[in-house]
Amino acid sequence: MKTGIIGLPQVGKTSLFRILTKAHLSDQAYANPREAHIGVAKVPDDRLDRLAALYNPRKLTHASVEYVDVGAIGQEALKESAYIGHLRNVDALAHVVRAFEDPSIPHVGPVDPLRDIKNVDFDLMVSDLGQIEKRLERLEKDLKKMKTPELEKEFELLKKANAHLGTEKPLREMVMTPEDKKRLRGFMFLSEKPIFYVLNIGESTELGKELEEAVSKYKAARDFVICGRGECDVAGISDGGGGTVTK
Ligand SMILES: Nc1nc2c(ncn2[C@@H]2O[C@H](COP(=O)(O)OP(=O)(O)OP(=O)(O)O)[C@@H](O)[C@H]2O)c(=O)[nH]1
Ligand SMILES: [Mg+2]
Repeated sequence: MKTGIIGLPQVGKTSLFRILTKAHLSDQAYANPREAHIGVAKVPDDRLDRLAALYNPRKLTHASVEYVDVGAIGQEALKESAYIGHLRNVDALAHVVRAFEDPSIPHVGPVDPLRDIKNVDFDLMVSDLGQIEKRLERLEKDLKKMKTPELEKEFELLKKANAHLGTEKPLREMVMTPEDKKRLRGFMFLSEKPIFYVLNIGESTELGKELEEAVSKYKAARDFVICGRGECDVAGISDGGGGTVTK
């Protein structure tokens, strides 16, 4: 399982990556937003730890998740083949969204997590649209030379995906048969990947209050976790359950 950490410039992606993977990056790596970082995090599991305490095994293997800190996202970055290659290869996306106020860290306009979520989602969809258009052109030519049922099905499906994206909805929200899903698999579309949002609310002396506020404000925005600086005091909310998990 590989998760790509994405987000606008300077929102805390590399900070989150370091917390999750406990990676010791050199200052140079930290400073270079164009370089992807790859690391592995163990999934904490209380039951496993309790069993280990009981049986004291020689070897203990936790499940792990691989994280890729791909660098800041944007239309330009999405045109770079190395960047897009990293992104296409992940199974899920963690979108870090800036929710902390700090005048010394630049941000595009005022801090507005919902706007940023929308904009980055949009960038992912534009990238998919470009890929679809290219493939449709190619298919059109091929179909003129020779019609096969498989090519025709792919053509129809991509037309449908094209129209779906045209309504500004990500491909993960398109209703598809398992066969169609399979047909699209090779494209590794970005807006088809499962995504969750990491709200970076920064350090706070009133973390409890900030968490509560952020939860009530953004609950409607789908799945998200909340992250502070220094440690990942994370609240996990899924399926609108609203439970708080501290990792
Ligand atoms: N005040 C405050 N600053 C933060 C927080 N998280 C990160 N920063 C600072 O914001 C700056 C950017 O953090 P990074 O983790 O490098 O952000 P990034 O998204 O990886 O940035 P790029 O890779 O350049 O796009 C650094 O100076 C961090 O110290 C936070 O929660 N609060
Ligand atoms: Mg970074």
